[in-house]
Amino acid sequence: MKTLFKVMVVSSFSLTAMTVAAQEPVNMMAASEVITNESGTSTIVDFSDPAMGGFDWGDRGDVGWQRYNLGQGIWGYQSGDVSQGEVSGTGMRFFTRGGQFKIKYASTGRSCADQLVIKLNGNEMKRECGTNGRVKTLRVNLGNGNYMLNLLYQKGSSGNSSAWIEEITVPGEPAPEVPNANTITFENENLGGFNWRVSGDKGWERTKNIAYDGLWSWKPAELAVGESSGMKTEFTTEGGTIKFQANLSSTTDARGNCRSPLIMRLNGADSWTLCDTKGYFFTPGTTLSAGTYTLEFIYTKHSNEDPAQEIFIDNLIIPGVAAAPQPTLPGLIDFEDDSLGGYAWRVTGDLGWLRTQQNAYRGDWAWQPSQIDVGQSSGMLTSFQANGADPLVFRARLVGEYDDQGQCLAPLIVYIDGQELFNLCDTGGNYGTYTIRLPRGEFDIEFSYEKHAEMYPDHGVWVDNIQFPVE
Ligand SMILES: [Ca+2]
Ligand SMILES: [Ca+2]
Repeated sequence: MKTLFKVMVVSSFSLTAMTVAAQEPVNMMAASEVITNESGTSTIVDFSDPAMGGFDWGDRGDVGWQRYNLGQGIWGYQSGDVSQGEVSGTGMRFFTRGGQFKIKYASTGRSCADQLVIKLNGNEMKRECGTNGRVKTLRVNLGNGNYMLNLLYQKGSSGNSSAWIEEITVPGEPAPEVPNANTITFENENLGGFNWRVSGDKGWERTKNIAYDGLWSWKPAELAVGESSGMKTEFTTEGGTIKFQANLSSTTDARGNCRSPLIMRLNGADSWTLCDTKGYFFTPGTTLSAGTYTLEFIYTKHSNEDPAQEIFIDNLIIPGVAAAPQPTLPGLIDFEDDSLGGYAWRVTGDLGWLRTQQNAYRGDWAWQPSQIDVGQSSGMLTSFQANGADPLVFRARLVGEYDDQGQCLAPLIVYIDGQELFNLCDTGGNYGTYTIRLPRGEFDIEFSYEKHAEMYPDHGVWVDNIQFPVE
């Protein structure tokens, strides 16, 4: 694992940036120096220049941050004076063609009552309990796109403490203005500039058949019974409401289940299920907090008993912009490729786990146990080095059942060094986030799925975004 980390840090980009920094004494370095290389541009901000790199720094929370001068040419950017229970925050947006984001931060706090939270596009990259004045460095690898940085100092104690940044390296430049909402009318092929991809057996296409306004709307491909037609994209929002107009007619079976529903999913969870709208219907909308979301529309044809397939979407309002690829910390396994993070996993049950394009938390791929019989288990185990500072985090989505005694028919059990830490059964189809705090050292982790009874075929377990706490 150590080797893998070094490879990630020593990119051509960061080497160039570090070489330039080393040529001049720190206190002589320009406040915001733009370095051009094959990855684009990089901006180093040491806060001695009031322009602070030209980024649109703005207050977040109860009180903003301020520049400060420590003397001897050393400048920084510090959280404001807040009371217990308040938040001092700052943030800005930038654009990158890809590269390494670096931030040198510190805080005077010693306890976990006061925390500095560093977020990129709503993803928490670091939650620091207090460095006792020691300067730490966070490095994050970024793909091409627009990013929103937020630094939040959450004051839980009544004591006198603060957090600050000494230097920030942005592998890019200030971002263009972000619009508040993006209405996709389907009148052109641009589809709002979002990167849509097929997520079911087939995709969706623009049609001139029945638009709510204009000429064009969106419809799923013609399907055979049992097939689905899906489209998926990622967007980043500073908060807002997502809504769309849909026109579909399906019928319900004897048990009241929709034969051919249209489902809108956010981060793998069902947000809207529509069956029969009796003409165009504007969904009341789903309110979102700031962050990055995976949005999916999926139409499944379960039966031929419905009338001719007539389903259309128009005027989809997305309160944000196309998301950049997820910022990644070393040690993240997102299952988007088959490397499994470079870790050597071994099968511990009757069968192992497999990558799947069903029900990802982020991106297109997640991990699931093999198809197993009653009495069998599907397990995977690997070893990792914990850094003693960050938690191990994983996301799991479970659709499970209990017997009459309340026993789970097929639990997911997560072991650390053979000790059972989680015994999970059902998350209602949403992804849950599970966190394990570990001391520094080497550990084994095992994901084991055990089937005690027959279950519905669409029940199961999906795991995504395992974050190991590595250096
Ligand atoms: Ca239209
Ligand atoms: Ca994934």
